[in-house]
Amino acid sequence: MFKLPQLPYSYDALEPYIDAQTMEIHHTKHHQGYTDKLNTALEGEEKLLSMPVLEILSNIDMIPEAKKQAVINNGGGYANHILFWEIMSPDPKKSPEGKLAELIEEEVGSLEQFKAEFTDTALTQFGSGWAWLVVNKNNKLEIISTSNQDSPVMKGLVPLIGLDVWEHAYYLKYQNKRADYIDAWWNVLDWNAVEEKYKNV
Ligand code: MN3
Repeated sequence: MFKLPQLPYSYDALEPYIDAQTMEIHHTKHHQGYTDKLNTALEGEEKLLSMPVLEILSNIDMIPEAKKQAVINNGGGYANHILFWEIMSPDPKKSPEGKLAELIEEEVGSLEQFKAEFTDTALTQFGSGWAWLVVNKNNKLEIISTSNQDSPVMKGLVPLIGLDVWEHAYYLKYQNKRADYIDAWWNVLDWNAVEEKYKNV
């Protein structure tokens, strides 16, 4: 069975950028909901229920057709939110160092350019979805968006950063102003956590 992980910080820890009420509902209702529905979708599939979720998403074609979309939606939702909580911090490292910093400079130009491109991708994702920084199969960085809860892992991409741009992630505090939410979110993105993900690629 899949379990909702604890947040590594309290619900009010990311104030004023992300408010406590949004964090609590996001974690205890939305993320819990994906967790429960993933378990329901895989009921009776003991082998799948004991596999890491990223392994399931990487091999999504092994899921029986009747259950596949439910696993894409809820397995994606389960995994995406785990990454989202991990890469935010009340005491974030403000910019990348080392190999990841070099790669961003080499491939994107500068950290400022990266932020501008990522922000644009997050802003222009139509409807519910995510913006991502991923490493592709050729070990290059890519900034992409996905719809709904589709995980980049399904396409063989390794996510380093994921930004939730579903309205449930920001509507209470920012209403329809997704741009303000994204601007605020950069203040809680922890480059230390992102570097750790890059080390494991
Ligand atoms: Mn969400």
